Amino acid sequence: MMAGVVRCVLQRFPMSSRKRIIVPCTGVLLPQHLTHARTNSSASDVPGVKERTLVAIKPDGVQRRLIGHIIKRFEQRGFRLVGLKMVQVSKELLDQHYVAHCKKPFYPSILQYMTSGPVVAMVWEGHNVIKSTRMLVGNTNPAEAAPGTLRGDFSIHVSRNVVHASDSPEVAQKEISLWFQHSELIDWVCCDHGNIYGQ
Ligand code: 3AN
Repeated sequence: MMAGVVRCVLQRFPMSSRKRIIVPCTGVLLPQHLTHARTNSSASDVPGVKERTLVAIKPDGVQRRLIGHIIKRFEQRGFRLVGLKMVQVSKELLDQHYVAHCKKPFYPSILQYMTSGPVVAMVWEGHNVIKSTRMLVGNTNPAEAAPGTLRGDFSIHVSRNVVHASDSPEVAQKEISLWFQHSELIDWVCCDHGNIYGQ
């Protein structure tokens, strides 16, 4: 009965504004909840809130059981996970992913390492997610990665630096489309946007 009333009231609002309606645990919608829904702008009004980046937990991170630790850091920060899968990466994909490095002397060892076991690929979304993720991941060389960063906390040598993250909007777009089909990315409604973005 109560659920029916709530559903009925919710139908009066467009999908985009429903996430702004606070349904109290009693299930009773009071006028202040509806006012909140009508007057506040949507969280998607925050500039760049839809920015996306590719993050990959490399085979050393998977083998060392760091998947949970790494995902936790992004969740704690407030970013939204929109894609996630475990993959055995092909040489063909890596040749495109590391196109800037394929002539470098260390490229054969990157190939060997990146195909040595599964990789966990993710797409994270949020305001300034590309820059923030690079800060969170830390310097490519773990010796120069600050403590508190993923590489600073979990790695020692550049050849086993645990995680990859896109380094610019152009690269992020290219890498996301290389690693994920459009249908693998889910645009779900995050109920705590107001607490993350203040709108
Ligand atoms: P980042 O991953 O921080 O964007 P890049 O793009 O310079 O850094 O390097 C790509 C990957 O190549 C690194 N994550 C690292 O695994 C590997 N790499 C870079 N330099 C070396 C090196 N000198 N020896 C071995 N592997 C390297």
